[in-house]
Amino acid sequence: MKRILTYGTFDLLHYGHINLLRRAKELGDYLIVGLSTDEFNAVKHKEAYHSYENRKLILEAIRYVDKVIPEKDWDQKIADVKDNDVDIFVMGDDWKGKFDFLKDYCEVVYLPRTVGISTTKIKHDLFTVKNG
Ligand code: C2G
Repeated sequence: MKRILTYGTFDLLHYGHINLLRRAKELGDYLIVGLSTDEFNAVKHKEAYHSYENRKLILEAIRYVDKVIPEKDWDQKIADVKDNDVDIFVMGDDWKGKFDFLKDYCEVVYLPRTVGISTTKIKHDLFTVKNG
C-alpha cells in the first residue's frame, strides 16, 4: 500500500487541480491531501472563495482523494509524512525544489502544472466579463 501526500488550497476547484490529484493517486494506492486552512491561506497571502469546510467537502468527493487533513503551517510536513507513513510527497512543479528536505523521509515528486488554468485566472476572467 503506497501512500501519497500532497498539499494545497484547492479553491474554485478546476481541471488543473484534478489533473494533479489524479496523477498523484496514480503513483500509489492512498492519497492524503493537506488542505490549507483559512488561517494558513492568510499566511500564504491567499484568500479562498470557499471556506476550509466547504473546500474539504469538495475534495472528499473526488474519487482520487482518500483523506483530507488540515494544513495549518509551513512546518508540519515532516510530521505529516511520519504520522501518515507517507511513501511519496507530490506537488506541482511551481514548487520544484522547495520541499526537497522531505527526501530524507520519503520520495519527492514534482509534477508538471496544467498550463492555462488557475484559480487566479478564473477570478480575473469572471471579473473582466462582469465588468466589460
Ligand atoms: N496545480 C497544477 N496546475 C494548475 C494549478 C495548480 O498542477 N494549473 C497544482 C499546484 O501545483 C499544487 C496543487 O495543484 O500542487 C494545488 O494548487 P493550489 O491550491 O494553488 O496550492 P498552493 O497554494 O500552491 O499550496 O504547502 C504547500 C502549499 O499549501 C501549496
